[in-house]
Amino acid sequence: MIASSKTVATNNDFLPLQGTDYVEFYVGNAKQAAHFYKTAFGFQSLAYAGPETGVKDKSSYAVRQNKLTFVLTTALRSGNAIADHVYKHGDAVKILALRVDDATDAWHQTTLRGARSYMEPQTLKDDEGEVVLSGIHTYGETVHVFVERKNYKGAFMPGFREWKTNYNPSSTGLLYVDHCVGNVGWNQMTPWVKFYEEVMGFRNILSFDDKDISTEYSALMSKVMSNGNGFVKFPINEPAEGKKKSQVEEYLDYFDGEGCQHVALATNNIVETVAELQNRGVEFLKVPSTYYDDLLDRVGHIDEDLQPLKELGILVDRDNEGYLLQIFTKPVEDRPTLFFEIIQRKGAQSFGKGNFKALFEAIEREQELRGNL
Ligand code: TYF
Ligand code: FE
Repeated sequence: MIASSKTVATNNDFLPLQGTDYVEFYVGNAKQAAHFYKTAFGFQSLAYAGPETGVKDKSSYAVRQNKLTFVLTTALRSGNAIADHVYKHGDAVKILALRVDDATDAWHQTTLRGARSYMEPQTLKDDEGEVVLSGIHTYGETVHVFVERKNYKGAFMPGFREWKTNYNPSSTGLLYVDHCVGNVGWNQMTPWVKFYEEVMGFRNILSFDDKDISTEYSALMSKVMSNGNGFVKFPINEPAEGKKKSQVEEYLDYFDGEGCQHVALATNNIVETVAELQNRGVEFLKVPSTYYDDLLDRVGHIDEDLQPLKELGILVDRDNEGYLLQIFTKPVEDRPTLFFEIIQRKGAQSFGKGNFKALFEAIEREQELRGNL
């Protein structure tokens, strides 16, 4: 028994992942949410499913930018899982969908190791080909859907039709999902780390405890889980005791449970991407300008000019492999829950630990404005 559970925990080949296939949000108004992600973030219309395509109880809009696909889904009536999810959590990430070679095997491998099934393997077909889906539950009401795209030629997947429109705002240069962070409850980080290790074959590649990242007030602990090839990374945060209320606790209160806290979106040119996002009204957290006074002393030479980084509020951190540039939006809804990170990696595979103090102090200033510190 011991030997076999050890094999399960260390073998990371049983769930090969090609990367993030899509992120699906359950929202109060999918038509407007899709407009927001197009207008503000530079996504393009991709596909639509709803009453006009034979789906009776919901509408979904798929939007795409490079390798990044978001699906905005809303309920058309009350009294169903989507409406209940939005009532409880507000607009929220529901599905972190992962691309696999074999969705049936992914479901068997993970449920065998203790995952709770969300969706048994099912094959969706239309004239454009086949997609096999299956799914398991993770933290809170969030789920992972495994997506196997045989040789599917359609816009997104069976059930959707191509969404053509004349309104197509240009890209902001966002490329793909770098990582998705989950906020879990008190003492729940370790069980969820164990879940990703044992059920999904992930490894814990980095850990931050409350000593690393407690500011004067709030605190949290975080462990970064990565799949074997590093294409899928899920940091898990839990609140820690500090002088005042942890930002993770604020999230849990307003979200009414565990859920996805931020999705980090990669770019090849963070200065251009962030300038464009700001022009389109996306709001970012600001660090004091003194952050930039000793930046180059801390991180050494960087390719970028300091002035635009300072004007835009972009943060920089270095590790032994290189450096990274990152910035965080304010929450993208009225509840202080989901936000986005924009990240450009130049060698560094870490998460910006050198920025935690400045970042968390910026988050705390917002918490204070909300009266939640
Ligand atoms: O994903 C990360 O680990 C970094 C840092 O509440 C971070 O983006 C960690 C916790 C948090 C905000 C950012
Ligand atoms: Fe992050």
